[in-house]
Amino acid sequence: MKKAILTLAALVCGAAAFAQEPNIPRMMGRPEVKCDFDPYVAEPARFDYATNGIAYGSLETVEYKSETVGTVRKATVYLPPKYSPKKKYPVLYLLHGIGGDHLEWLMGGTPNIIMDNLYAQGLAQDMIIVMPNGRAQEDDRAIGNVYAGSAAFANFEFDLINDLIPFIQKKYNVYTDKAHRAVAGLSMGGGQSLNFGLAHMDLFAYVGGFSSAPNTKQPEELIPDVAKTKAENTLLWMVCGSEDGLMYNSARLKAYCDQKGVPCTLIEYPGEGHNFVVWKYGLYKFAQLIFKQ
Ligand code: FER
Repeated sequence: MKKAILTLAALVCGAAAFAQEPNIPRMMGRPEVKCDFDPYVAEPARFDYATNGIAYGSLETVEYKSETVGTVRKATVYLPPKYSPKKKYPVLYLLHGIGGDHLEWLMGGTPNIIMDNLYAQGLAQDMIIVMPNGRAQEDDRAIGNVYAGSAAFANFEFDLINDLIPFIQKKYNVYTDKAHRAVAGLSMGGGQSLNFGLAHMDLFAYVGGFSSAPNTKQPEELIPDVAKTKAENTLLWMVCGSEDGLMYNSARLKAYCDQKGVPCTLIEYPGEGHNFVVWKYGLYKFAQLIFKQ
């Protein structure tokens, strides 16, 4: 039995190899943008390995009616260890990349394991994590030419705000103010998080972009009113692999923020490209920073 559990854990941890995100080496990116990085502090060994004898969270799939898309859509939900419907929780919306769907984080990033380990050490606030399908179109499967669907990633802004968030707030006992809502994501989901999170600072106090993709708006569009962003955003946090050809999306925002005096973090993950090593690190660090104000 123990062996079966270990085999299963190894399979789940190894699932990163099957992630559907494209490999984007540095040469494929734009000319590099110079910026000052924040220090990389390594994640502990086995932070993403299942641990015996700790309390575990649970996972479920929810379905919600989307007026935006006109379909019933799925999302994966992580409930923290000792979840109680009598307790009120903050919510992190955690978004996937161009090759994925509502299961991508689960398969490649094992967020449940990362969070269970954080909770076992008392390092994160209790939170519900919602992992939606960020491709807001009728057929939202990650099949065929996934690049052709990037308009659907922009359309998800409306599905998220008008359909999913209200659904989650009806289904679960969650706080509904911005101080208890965060958005973060990998690649296309990182771009979405920056685009939506900074455009709707009344809804999201915490914004995370992990290896954000070319759907990321220009810094001047993301932060048109520097004083407003300084006053209303609590956390703007990014990470990207040093070998990732998409670094320029994060670096140009970091350079702009530094120039304008907007608090912003960008960590360069050493030696890694466009992959789940970086994205797991992103979740591990970001989850420890949110909902603590
Ligand atoms: C692109 C390169 C990469 C692009 C999107 C991506 C829309 C997304 C990658 C991912 O989500 O992993 O030119 O254009």
